[in-house]
Amino acid sequence: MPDTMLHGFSGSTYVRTARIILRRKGVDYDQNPVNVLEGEPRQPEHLERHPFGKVPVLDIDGHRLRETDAIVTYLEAAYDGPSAIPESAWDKARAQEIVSLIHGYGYDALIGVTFYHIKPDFIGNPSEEQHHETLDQAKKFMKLVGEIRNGDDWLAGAHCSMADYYLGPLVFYTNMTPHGSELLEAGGLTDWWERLSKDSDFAATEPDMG
Ligand SMILES: N[C@@H](CCC(=O)N[C@@H](CS)C(=O)NCC(=O)O)C(=O)O
Repeated sequence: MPDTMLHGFSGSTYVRTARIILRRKGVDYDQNPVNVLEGEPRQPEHLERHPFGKVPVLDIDGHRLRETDAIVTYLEAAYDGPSAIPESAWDKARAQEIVSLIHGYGYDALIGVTFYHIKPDFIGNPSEEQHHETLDQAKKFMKLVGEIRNGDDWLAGAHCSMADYYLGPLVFYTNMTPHGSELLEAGGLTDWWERLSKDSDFAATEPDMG
């Protein structure tokens, strides 16, 4: 029985990023599937773990870690296995740039587009006008990611990195909407998506959509 517990259900894009890194590092863990769609992160039990009601939270090696960046940083530093942090200064900075852009702008835009089509009530039934604004933000974000990638095979260089593992789970969902192709095309990212889809760690963590 592992002592390591990942709190958060597999449908969460940030939880998927954590699961990918745990898998790459060969860490054995249990998962407590705190379900965002059921409002469970906002229940007292989870608010004790993360007072801002977010998943993932990882209990590992006697520590409690909130926030995906902290989880990735710890796993990368503490465990052997392939690194998702690029080696060169430029690629490392580009990966971090994309992750920061996701936190600041990309996540809300891409999840907003997804929920509008798949579960609009969850985000307060936005108007068509609001949806178009969100879609514009999403396209602007994807275009910028494409510029940062600058023709490389992966988002930040020649190897798959954390940038790919943060964005991929979001694109998995936008691809379920009528805007999947246009969003990928906005960044010239269609070939990237095909490449990432074949990555074994990404593929193995695909959420079960029932
Ligand atoms: N800053 C957090 C964000 C995590 C996050 O937004 N998680 C979403 C699921 S993908 C969540 O917990 N949403 C619950 C809510 O907002 O009620 C991180 O990087 O880990």
